[in-house]
Amino acid sequence: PQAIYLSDYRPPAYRIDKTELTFDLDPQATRVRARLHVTRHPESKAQAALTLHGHGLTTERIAIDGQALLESEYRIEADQLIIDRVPETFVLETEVIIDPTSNTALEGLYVSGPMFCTQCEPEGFRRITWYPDRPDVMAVFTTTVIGDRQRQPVLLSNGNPIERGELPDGRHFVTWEDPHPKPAYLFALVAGSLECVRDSFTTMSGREVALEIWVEAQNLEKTDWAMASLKRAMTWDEEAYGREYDLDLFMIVAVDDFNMGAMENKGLNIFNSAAVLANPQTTTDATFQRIEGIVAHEYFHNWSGNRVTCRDWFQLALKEGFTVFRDQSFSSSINSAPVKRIEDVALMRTLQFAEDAGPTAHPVRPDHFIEISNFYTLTIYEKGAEIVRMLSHLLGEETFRRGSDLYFERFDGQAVRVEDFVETMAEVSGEDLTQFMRWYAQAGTPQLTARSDYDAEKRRFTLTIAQQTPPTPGQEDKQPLHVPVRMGLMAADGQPVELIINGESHGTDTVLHLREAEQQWVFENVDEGAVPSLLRGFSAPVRLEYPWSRDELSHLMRFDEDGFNRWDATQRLALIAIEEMMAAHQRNELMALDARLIEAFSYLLREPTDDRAVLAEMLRLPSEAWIAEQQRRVDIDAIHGARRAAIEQLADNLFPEFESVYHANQQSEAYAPTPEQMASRSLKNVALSYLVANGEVEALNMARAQYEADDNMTDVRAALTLLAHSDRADLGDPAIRAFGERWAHDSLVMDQWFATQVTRPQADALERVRFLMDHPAFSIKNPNRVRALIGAFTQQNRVNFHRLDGEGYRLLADVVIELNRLNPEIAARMIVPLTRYHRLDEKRQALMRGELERIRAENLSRNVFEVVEKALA
Ligand code: BAL
Ligand code: ZN
Repeated sequence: PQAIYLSDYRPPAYRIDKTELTFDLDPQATRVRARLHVTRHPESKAQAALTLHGHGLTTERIAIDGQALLESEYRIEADQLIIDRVPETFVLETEVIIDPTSNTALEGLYVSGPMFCTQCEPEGFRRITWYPDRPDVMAVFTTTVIGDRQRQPVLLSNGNPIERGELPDGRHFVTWEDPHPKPAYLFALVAGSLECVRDSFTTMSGREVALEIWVEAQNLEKTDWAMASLKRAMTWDEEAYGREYDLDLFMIVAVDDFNMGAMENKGLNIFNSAAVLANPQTTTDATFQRIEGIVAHEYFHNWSGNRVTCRDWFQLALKEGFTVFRDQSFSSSINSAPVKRIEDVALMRTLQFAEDAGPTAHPVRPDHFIEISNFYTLTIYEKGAEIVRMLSHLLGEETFRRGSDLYFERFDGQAVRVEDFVETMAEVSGEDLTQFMRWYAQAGTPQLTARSDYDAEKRRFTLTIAQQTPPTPGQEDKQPLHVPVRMGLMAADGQPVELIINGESHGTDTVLHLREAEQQWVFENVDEGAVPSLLRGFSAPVRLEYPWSRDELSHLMRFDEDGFNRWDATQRLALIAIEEMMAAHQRNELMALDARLIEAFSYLLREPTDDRAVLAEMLRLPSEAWIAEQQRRVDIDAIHGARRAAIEQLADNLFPEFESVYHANQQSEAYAPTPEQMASRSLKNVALSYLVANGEVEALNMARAQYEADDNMTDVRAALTLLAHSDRADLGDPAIRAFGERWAHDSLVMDQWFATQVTRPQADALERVRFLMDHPAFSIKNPNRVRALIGAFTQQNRVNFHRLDGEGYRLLADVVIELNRLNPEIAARMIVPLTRYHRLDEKRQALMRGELERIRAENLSRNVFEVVEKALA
């Protein structure tokens, strides 16, 4: 496979003004007729060939202006249809046959359970018909869908239905028209036996929009939350960005087999059922919040992605980074804002930093790829969102909003580049963002190293910050970035210090603009003992080192004005203690937890707090993944052992405190996914996890009682996990058995059942994975099942995945080899843990490389080939 380069981009030679499609649905042989109204771009040469993309199509007819082409008049080579001689303006007709049933890649048109559905981003449309499948070709689509009246009573596509009728042989049709020009990746079709929940929304200009959520009948009771989330998102986008919906109808469809979370097709969002269906009995708080965020994300794409789209796939972060930033802002306006930030940053600092430091590291705007599906990454999405967040902080909210208004207005209906977005922001603000653009071009996580110096005589506090971005594959030398460092100083008495630089006051919280490799700031009039609070709110996606003492971290944990940094100080304090215990583990010595961490937790548990959601996060020790991210050499067993011992010792020392937090946060009112209730449940269940870690039978009985009370899935799942992860098989096994029997009919709950079992820390976890792969509820063809069983094991059960006998690696390689044949996109995602071997011990490195070599010997898809080659480079 060949790489594609951004520098090779050429504008399309032909424009498509109108695309007319007719689908005659059949599970094995769907006939697709296309009529494309084509016009040569004025700048293109008269002899320019017409090139269309297609994959796996059986071509029955190609005609220009009604005249069928002879075989000598076109070529089909390497998934392209090339017609050398075409008029300046013409209608191209094609007729192809495709087989949705054998489409296990789940790209293009495929069958999921009782329905037909599509996924066209990024390059699935070429599996449907011959087309210039590139985002800079935007056309108005009219789509006629013909299906069996019994089996496919519902026939959906983008836009508005304009005609419907009966046909011979028990068939019927619906014609849809989408008036907004769009690239092919936003095309959608759904057909099947579906039920609908309806609602409506009145836009800010007073237009009535019909809202419909289409699901299989048994899921009708799980649609309320998505509908409520959608309406909240529509209101928020009007208020926060002035963006109004632009069609008379907005539809969401839930589909069981789906590679992504959801897809923003114009007017017809298609959702993975896991990202839309919810009710209190089957869904945890975390999933309620995730669904709210994804429904909003897809809706927000209507402007950031659909009305203004990407010129080419290198610009993917243009729509994804901006839209993630928008959905993050929406979620934090509804839920605890600091907790939302903590969750997003935790994801960045563990998984995105790991990606940035690994063999598949790439810039937020890559300059080449082999398979674009491999670039739907945390770097594009999450780091892309961090860049937009930095811009919004640099410009200030008001100016940023003026910038986004101008961006939407100026580029409406166009396919544009990252530069168009950033230059619009530069224009409205007058800021020079030239250096800032490097954030899009340089891969790797910048390392900030800060130090301070205090001059008692002059009462001056000097802060020095140096920056350096490490080399990444293909990028040896990095330039300094423009890094906004939000900060403050906390005085010894816990009060914020007024920040005076060059005689000018900056209040108690300011943003330092780090632009050089090293820079210094002098704060005047500062008393001895002030502690710097740096990178507040994670104001830039960087690693930060500063030599805080444990006392200083405790001070920040108690007093920092910034909720996020209070959490971060606690994490750093815990990390120091755990690292000490890891060293003891390596020396085979007793692991004793630092008393100062116990004291800090004791303070947190006793101190009244008004943000229980943040407190719950502060009480969670750093994840194994984050601890691993801080190590030069990763010792899997020491990390797991030390973290586990720290939890047990906190539990031993603070049992009564955890117990009273547990009881104080019990709920009497009926379950509701409100921020207040979620905070209580979160805090209560963290406390319960410590109580159970203490090993007292009393605590396990509390977990069992919570499980048996069966009040809501959040509490049930938390209790089930504690029981199933305990050494007490007499408690865990019956609970697992009962849960599996009760929920056998609900695949989304069974996914939770799979994940709970295979994340057990006990040594039998891998055998459970193999055993459960034969369970009737498991199917390797369904991405949700694969993620729940294989993904949970390989990504969340580090100690067992990295077993020293290499069985964890062998299992993943076996799965990847099978998925490579069935669903390359999912295969390339699942393989990732196997590529992260560089900082492990030599034995594990050799085992992991061995499995990668075994995969390399297969006949590989482009997706898996690209990842394996990078991993073994
Ligand atoms: N565009 C792919 C799915 C999403 O990011 O919304
Ligand atoms: Zn998106």
